[in-house]
Amino acid sequence: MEKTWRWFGPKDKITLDMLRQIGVEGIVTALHHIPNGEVWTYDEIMKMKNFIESYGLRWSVVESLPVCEAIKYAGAERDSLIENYKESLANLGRAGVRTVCYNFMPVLDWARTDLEYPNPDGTSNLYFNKAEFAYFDCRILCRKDAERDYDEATLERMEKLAEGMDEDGRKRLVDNIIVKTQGFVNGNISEDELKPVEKFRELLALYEGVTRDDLRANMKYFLEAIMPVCEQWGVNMCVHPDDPPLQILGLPRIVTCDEDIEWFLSAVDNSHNGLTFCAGSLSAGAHNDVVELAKKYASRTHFAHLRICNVMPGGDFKEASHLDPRLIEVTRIFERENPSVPMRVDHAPLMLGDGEMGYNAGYSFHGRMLALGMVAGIMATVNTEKQ
Ligand code: DNO
Repeated sequence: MEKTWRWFGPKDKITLDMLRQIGVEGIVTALHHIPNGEVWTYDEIMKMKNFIESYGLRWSVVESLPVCEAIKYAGAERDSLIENYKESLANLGRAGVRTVCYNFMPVLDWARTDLEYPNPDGTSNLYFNKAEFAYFDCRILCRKDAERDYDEATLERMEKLAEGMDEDGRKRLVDNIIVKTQGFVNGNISEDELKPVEKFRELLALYEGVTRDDLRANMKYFLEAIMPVCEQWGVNMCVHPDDPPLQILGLPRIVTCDEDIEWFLSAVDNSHNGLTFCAGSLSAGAHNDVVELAKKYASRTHFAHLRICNVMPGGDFKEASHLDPRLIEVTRIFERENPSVPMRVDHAPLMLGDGEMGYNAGYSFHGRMLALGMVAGIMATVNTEKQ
């Protein structure tokens, strides 16, 4: 696999010079300064591409070219937004940047309740606490009938937690779930949003009455519309699985499991319609066997995210080590079945001063460097086995 790294552009504290020194071959980035829905012009794309190449690296993957909400819920602007999307794809193709990651998650891109969950060794990790998430949903968002979506045990834990909850705790949950994890991925809520909860409620309202079947139909509509451009320019689209791969906040989610993946790949059966194999997101659902999924979908994977989660009995989950046996096996499968696919790590621990650097949540330097070293070691070992 190609060793890539998610870099957030010239303002990123982690520089391309640093990345060259740690064995990174390709860069994963986006034109973060262009608002969602606007066309990425050829000139803007080339500026970024030339900048990356001036450091001896290449722009391997776009993550992400965001799909606007109106495309997902089929709003009135959907066709004009799709036209813009097609133009951006054609410009990327012409510039030779031909792997494009996106997601089809309504409103919320990814969800965690804790961004600095302490480990016994002094490092910290991202963490998803289901009871805290339920508290956010039922007591902060106050979504109608939200309680119905949680089992008894989770509601009990939520009640206990509510007893000790104060304003700081509530603010921390809002920050973690809908602000800090969203803004930097070009999500709907930016860091300077003054009323994030109100804004979030408005976004949820856009999906009232939108079912999983509707969302599937909208994804199919989008993919069918862009495939001719992808074919013309050799652009490979790769959808990121839903993180976590569960139905949350009453929103439909459609990239959560084997059946979902099979559905979107066959609904638009074109080799340019592929998957971002995010082992981490998929493993956050106890129903998914990542190793089996890797075997099944390696050939339709255009991009791999290597990390892995441990799901606890109550539904909480936590990022696990990049040396987890499941991840070793997934790496082995990709090295054998799809060795040229770009791969990156993420959601590694905060360590050795990472916490003071203000990095985007899940995108530490030392933690990711260690994780990349681990995965590179697995790859090298697997390649020895091959001979
Ligand atoms: C989180 C990321 C996601 C991913 C998008 C792709 O760390 O993996 O935000 O970039 O879902 O569109």
